[in-house]
Amino acid sequence: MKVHTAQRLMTLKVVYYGPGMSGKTTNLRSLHGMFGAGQRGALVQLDTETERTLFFDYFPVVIGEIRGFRLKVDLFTVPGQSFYQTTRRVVLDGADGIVFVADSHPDREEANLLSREDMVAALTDQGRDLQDVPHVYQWNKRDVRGAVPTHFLGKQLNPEKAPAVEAVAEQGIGVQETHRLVLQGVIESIRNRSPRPPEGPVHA
Ligand SMILES: Nc1nc2c(ncn2[C@@H]2O[C@H](COP(=O)(O)OP(=O)(O)OP(=O)(O)O)[C@@H](O)[C@H]2O)c(=O)[nH]1
Ligand SMILES: [Mg+2]
Repeated sequence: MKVHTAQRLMTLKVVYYGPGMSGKTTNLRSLHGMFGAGQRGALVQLDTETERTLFFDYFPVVIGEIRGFRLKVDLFTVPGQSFYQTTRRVVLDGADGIVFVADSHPDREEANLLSREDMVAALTDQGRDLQDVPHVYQWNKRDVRGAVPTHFLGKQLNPEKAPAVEAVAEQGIGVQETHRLVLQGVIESIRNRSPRPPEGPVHA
């Protein structure tokens, strides 16, 4: 979280993490389309010719006000392909909230697990613990044949019982709910942390 007192602006960082092809970029694209033009900045996509994320995707959005401070959220995705580990760590650094986009396809169980391990290791290296970072799980691709039941996904990936949302990001299903839940977690944690908690509703 960055507070720019002179501009009365507060900036939060939310990172979409997860294995390659789980639908992180799809989430960001879909979400971008859901905000008004005056509310959002341009969507930056740094990808390869085959649309695999190379560095990250990014867009900023102003979601409301807390105590007279405009609240801006910087949304990022990481590149899921395993060899981009260094980039993932750079993007994850300083995240106020994380969305873990898991792939429900049965062939991706191991990829989900490895990606979560990679995320936990990255946080550990940054001196953080997943328990202390507001995060939500998105069980994406619920439309695929033989989708792994959500209670299995929960057991494997979410022993801490963080909030979880079912999604079909390609159809925009669950995208906004995921975003809302992670922000709720981030804002709650800020309220709990600050000595004089911000009051009043956030107008999302
Ligand atoms: N069936 C199905 N396909 C999806 C869904 N969401 C995304 N996809 C498809 O999955 C593929 C990968 O989606 P991306 O959003 O590019 O995945 P990513 O997680 O950004 O992948 P990396 O950038 O490589 O980490 C694309 O062909 C999407 O259209 C979904 O809910 N259901
Ligand atoms: Mg991507």
